[in-house]
Amino acid sequence: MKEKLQSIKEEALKAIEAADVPEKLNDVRVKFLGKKGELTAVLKGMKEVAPEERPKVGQLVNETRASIEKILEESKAKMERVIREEKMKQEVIDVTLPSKKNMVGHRHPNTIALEEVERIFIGMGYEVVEGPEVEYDLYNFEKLNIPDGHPAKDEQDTFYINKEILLRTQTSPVQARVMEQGKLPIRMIAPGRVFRSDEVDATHSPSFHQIEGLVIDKNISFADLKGTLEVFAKELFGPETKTKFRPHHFPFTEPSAEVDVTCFKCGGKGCRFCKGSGWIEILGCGMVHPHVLEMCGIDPNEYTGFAFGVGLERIALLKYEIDDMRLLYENDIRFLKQF
Ligand code: 2NL
Repeated sequence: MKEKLQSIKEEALKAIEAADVPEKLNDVRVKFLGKKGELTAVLKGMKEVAPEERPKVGQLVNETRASIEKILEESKAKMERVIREEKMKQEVIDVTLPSKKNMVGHRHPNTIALEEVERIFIGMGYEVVEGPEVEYDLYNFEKLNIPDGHPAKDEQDTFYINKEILLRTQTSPVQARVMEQGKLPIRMIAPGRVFRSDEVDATHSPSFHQIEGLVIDKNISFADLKGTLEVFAKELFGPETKTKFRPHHFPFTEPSAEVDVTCFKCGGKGCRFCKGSGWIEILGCGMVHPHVLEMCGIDPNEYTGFAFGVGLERIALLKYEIDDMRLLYENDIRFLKQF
């Protein structure tokens, strides 16, 4: 019996030594110490042992179990230590290694220009208001003094969804909606995407962006319009910039004007950029037509106002000296990275 126990112990030690992962140590525990293990089998065979010998054999079995158990524990602890040390070595952080470069995106030239325009007008106390891109004919045309049959309503220029609903051709409907709400005075800009059924070329796209401005209060005059747009032009193109108001016609303003600024490349002398004239056209504006005020629920005898509209792409093209609008829509990263 003694020899039998001795050989079990030796076998167990060999198995422990051969184990290279903690799971295998567990197998050894099951095989030798488990309920169906070899030591338990010896205990079960006790009836063949002479009664007086039994306590001694029992003690021997227990000693063998204890010694196998002890070695198992030690091996397990050692193995876990080695595994942990190995892991620590792998997880060492080399702080001298150069870091990974993150690719940081940046704003589209349209967005840079828009935020610049917003900054200027917010600084003068304007609110930025947005509205729907799909509009009623009523707000896009009718309330802006563009009745049926007016050339601006021509099917060729406007994307109609049906007779009453269309893709807005300007952001004025946003302003018509604000006027209708009746909270006066109004000092707002309405930036956003607009749509016109144009062929794509260097200066046209069927979808582009506009920023319109509107001020309504008592005693607003053309002088307020001029002063405001002069400040705007100087902020946007530099303090040397001069402005010129040329008479024009828009159905929604009376009188109306187009505004030119002195060419910021040549300072007004004339160059290739301004095609020799020294002036560059930047926006359209005027005093809000009394008829428009009336249709939007404002009494033109009590209130007056001015409005203007700027093409965002035009500003971006001018400011960044881009010669083809299509570059703004192609999303070529090599182009966009430059601004
Ligand atoms: C241009 C001209 C303009 C307006 C837009 C406007 C809006 C309301 C009432 C009256 Cl609600 N006017 N907007 C006025 C004059 C010109 O835009 O050439 N834009 C690119």
